[in-house]
Amino acid sequence: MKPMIAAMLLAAVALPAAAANVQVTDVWARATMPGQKVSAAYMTIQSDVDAKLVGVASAAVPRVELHEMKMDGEVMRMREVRTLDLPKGKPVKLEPGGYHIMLMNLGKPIAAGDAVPLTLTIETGGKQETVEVKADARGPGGEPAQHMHHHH
Ligand SMILES: [Cu+2]
Repeated sequence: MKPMIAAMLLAAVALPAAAANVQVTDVWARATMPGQKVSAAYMTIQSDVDAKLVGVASAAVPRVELHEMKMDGEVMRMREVRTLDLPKGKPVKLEPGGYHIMLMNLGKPIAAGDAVPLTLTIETGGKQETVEVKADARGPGGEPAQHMHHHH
């Protein structure tokens, strides 16, 4: 009798969560140079249903924003975006030069090898769920540093 009840409970718990099955891979953040107060995190997000990334937060970073980088004439600019569409089954890349998660007002440097915790809020059909990921910090220098120079 006992195992039967347990199985039914599990099913009951699993059912209402018709939420997205979201896979987040290649999560990394850029380590900072001394005195640098901003950095960025990148990842690939794939949802098995149409969903939206509607929020990003971190227990380790005071201010976190979702940004998009775009060429505006000859100038690379970035702006905050409120939501990012996650079309069903399509990997959405957050990468240098495109969408990224801006880590701001850093209280302490991010060192290579650190794991930066990030909480992603994903909305599916009006329902929200959170996904916890950890970004591996990689040393500065791997990418052009220009990203940091024209910050608003
Ligand atoms: Cu940015």
